[in-house]
Amino acid sequence: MFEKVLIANRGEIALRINRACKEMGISTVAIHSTADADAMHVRLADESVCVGPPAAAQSYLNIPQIIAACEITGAEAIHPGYGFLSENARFAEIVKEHGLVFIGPEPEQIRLMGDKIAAKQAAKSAGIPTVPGSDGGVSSDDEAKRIARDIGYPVLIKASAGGGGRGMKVARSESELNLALATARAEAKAAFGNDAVYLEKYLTRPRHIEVQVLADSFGKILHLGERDCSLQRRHQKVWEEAPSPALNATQRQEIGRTVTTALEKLGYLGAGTIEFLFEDGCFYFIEMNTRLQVEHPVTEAITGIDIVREQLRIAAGFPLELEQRDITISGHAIECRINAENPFTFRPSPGLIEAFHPPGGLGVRFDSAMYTGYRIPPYYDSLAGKLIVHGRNRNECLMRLRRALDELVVAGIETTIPLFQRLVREPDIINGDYNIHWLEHWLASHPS
Ligand code: MV4
Repeated sequence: MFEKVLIANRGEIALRINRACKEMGISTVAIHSTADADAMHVRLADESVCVGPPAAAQSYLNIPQIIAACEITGAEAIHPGYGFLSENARFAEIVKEHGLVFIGPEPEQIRLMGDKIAAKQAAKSAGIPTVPGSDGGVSSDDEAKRIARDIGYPVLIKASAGGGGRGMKVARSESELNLALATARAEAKAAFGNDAVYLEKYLTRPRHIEVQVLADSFGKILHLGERDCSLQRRHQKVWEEAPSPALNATQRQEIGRTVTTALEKLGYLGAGTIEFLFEDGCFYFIEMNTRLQVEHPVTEAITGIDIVREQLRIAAGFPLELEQRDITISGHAIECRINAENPFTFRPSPGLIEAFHPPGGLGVRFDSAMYTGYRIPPYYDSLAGKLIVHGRNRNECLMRLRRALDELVVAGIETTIPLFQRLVREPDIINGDYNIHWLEHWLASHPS
């Protein structure tokens, strides 16, 4: 096993990775910007290196400084967390070129999944169901028109270099198609320097369901069930739960088997997530994430598997110890993202935490780098904490979540806590009856 790992991230995920390392007897190196000198991730690591000024581009994304931090401290491996450099294929390559280990998949796999056209083709050829649409990119307006007539309107134009919802345009009829294509291309060119686009049937009321996998260097692939991430606003997830209230045991087993079989064919390595839209009982692949995800704790809660520990073991060349039959889904888990934002406008609200008290008790986990007296800096994303609640069934989980939200205190800044206080009392949420548009519709009809 590694003796020393550098954690190339900040906030709650840096603490999460530090915890897994400590439990495995691994020494840790934190990196930080000048704005994060007092941050909890710096205090909890064994060593720390300042890698630059507040702007992420000059610190948490500063590849030469991060490599230098490894060389100075003797760290052998880098865990990128999520965001920042976690899905940067060139970074993964550079790490390797310096004789270090990137804790994640191979650079080629990161690159493949970053190209959404290539990723969809790879998924399809490996047997994963995809959304009907263009086979590869669309090269002309006439080709788009032919495909759209064939699959029927509405259709969606997506940027190959996009992902996470960036660079998408809906065309509801043929009269809207040319403009949607031109706009999508222009936006993709401006945002990513790549105007390749593809076309899909637009699913109007899907759920967003994703499957967590672990793959070792001996070709063994396990799936850890799914997460339902449909409750989102502007492509930012707000609430995630596992298992999905929309799936039955047969559907769960089937999508898990489909995914593991496909990733065996693709030769995947490490932790990954395959994202699907789910509508009328059918799954449609949309993207694959090659990183640890914010919402991984709900999967940890229902499987008892420490996903970061498994990432570290896989990267160090150890085999997965479990078999698929050993993985059982137990109870239900929900995560609420506690953001430093106005709960209804979502305007960022950085500043001084005047008081912080995390909830506790059986089945309650609070992952956060906050402390009383901490000042949330304005330079990074607004995730301040994650409340993860586990119960023996969804109802127990919801009861426990209401109780935990009542215990949680974050004072001095605005947070999304009041939003969750309302959501846990909404009949559709209680019934698990929601899709990717539910939250935005609800917010529009409940101004406050
Ligand atoms: C779609 C879709 C409907 N139909 N594709 C948005 C993020 C990107 N990963 C894919 N996205 C979507 N793709 C087809 N063919 C609707 C979305 C979508 C969405 C997907 C998941 C979670 C939230 C979303 C919010 C708006 C649109």
